[in-house]
Amino acid sequence: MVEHVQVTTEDYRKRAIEEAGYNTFLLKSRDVYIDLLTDSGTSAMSDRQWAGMMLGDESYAGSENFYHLEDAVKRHYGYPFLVPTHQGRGAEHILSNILIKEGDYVPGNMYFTTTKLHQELAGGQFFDAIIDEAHDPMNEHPFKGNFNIEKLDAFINKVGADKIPYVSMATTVNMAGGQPISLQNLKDLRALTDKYGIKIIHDMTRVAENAYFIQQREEGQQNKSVAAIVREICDLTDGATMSAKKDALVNIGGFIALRDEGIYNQVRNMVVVYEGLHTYGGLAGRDLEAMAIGIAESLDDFHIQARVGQVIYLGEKLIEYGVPIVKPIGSHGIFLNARAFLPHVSQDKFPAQTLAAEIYTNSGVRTMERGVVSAGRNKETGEHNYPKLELVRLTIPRRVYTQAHMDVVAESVAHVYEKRNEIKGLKMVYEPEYLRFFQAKFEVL
Ligand code: P70
Repeated sequence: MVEHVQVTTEDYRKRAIEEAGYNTFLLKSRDVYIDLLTDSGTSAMSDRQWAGMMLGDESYAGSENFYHLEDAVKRHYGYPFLVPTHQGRGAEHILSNILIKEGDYVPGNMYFTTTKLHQELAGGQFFDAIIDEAHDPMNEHPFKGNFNIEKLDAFINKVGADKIPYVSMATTVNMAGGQPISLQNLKDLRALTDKYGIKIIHDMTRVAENAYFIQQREEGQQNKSVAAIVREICDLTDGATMSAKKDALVNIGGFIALRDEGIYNQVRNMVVVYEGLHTYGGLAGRDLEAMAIGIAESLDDFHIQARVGQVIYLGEKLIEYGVPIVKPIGSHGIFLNARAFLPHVSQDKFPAQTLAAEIYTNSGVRTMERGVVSAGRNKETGEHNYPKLELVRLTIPRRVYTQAHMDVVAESVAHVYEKRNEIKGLKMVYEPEYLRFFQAKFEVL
């Protein structure tokens, strides 16, 4: 399938981004030339997935496609109990409400926006237990998604294991730049949590990409397939939430997967309140079928090598141009280091937001802010949270773009880099209460 893409002028884009309040989420997709906003739901489905869509069994209950999906999750990920949800945050909402009590803490390997919000709405507080290297864009640690096991141990001792319903473990860590956790670190985390009887809940949104990095970088893992490593990761955890819009190559879908039948029964009960019956969870039968097929395709070594390889291709081009990016290169996109790119724009002037708007104006390439706007405000003080990482994400959809598109993107970013000294910051003029980055509006200073 191909799609007509509009070519726009720089003047046109200047108006478009101004009308969008300098927020790339508020642009119309028709005004975008190359869309690197997200890899979520933007991947191209395969011939087999489209064929599967034609086999949608749209019965209200017990659809054939549900059983295919359940089988795929059991076979490839090893979780025996499955409840579909409309997407990742639907899964996070339900599982957080069931597992977290008021006053609990949820440690994790860095926060993710929706995950943390659902933990907080359920009465919990997030605790960042990732290694310090993850907060340094220049540090080339191969597994920046790792937990600091000593720090986590000390935290458990401080607040008490009974206040920690689970540790939230993400593969890969999105906000750190698509960085993986190593198998060894996950085994150490399992040993620690077992000591205290704490569960590990796996945000498995990009687990195949994480497994690929383990295969490439971790000692002794070279001869295993990505599928085998994915299974090993899942086997070390108690349950999972999944946004199937990423790794699993579908435009919409997600799920909760569990080992504990008691929790499963609670999830099954709650899903009917918010998503739909437990055999469809807000999705059509055809969506469940595409997801079942996409899961299997996502684990193919050649697929994942080509996918991550394309991201690395773009990253290396940008490094050649001297553009400051997060290293090592992550799995789902390139993260520009906006602090180093625009050192003259202080963080309260939203450097990453500014840079995303500039790149759009330059070439029609749409990217996403991952800095102070995404980090929101401190619940107690009402001040902005100022994260160490002030990044712009160039996210690569799977199976959509060619290396020639990557060349255009690199040239555009390099061009903006050349004229970086002329770029000024932004001020926020509209701020919504939840997940403000999606809808906030800005003006040029
Ligand atoms: C992105 C998307 C979604 C996501 C994720 C991880 C590690 C859960 C989810 C939620 C979409 C997005 C979401 C919030 C802010 C910006 C963009 N990530 N865990 O582009 O899944 O979107 O299906 O509800 O990356 O990174 P879902």
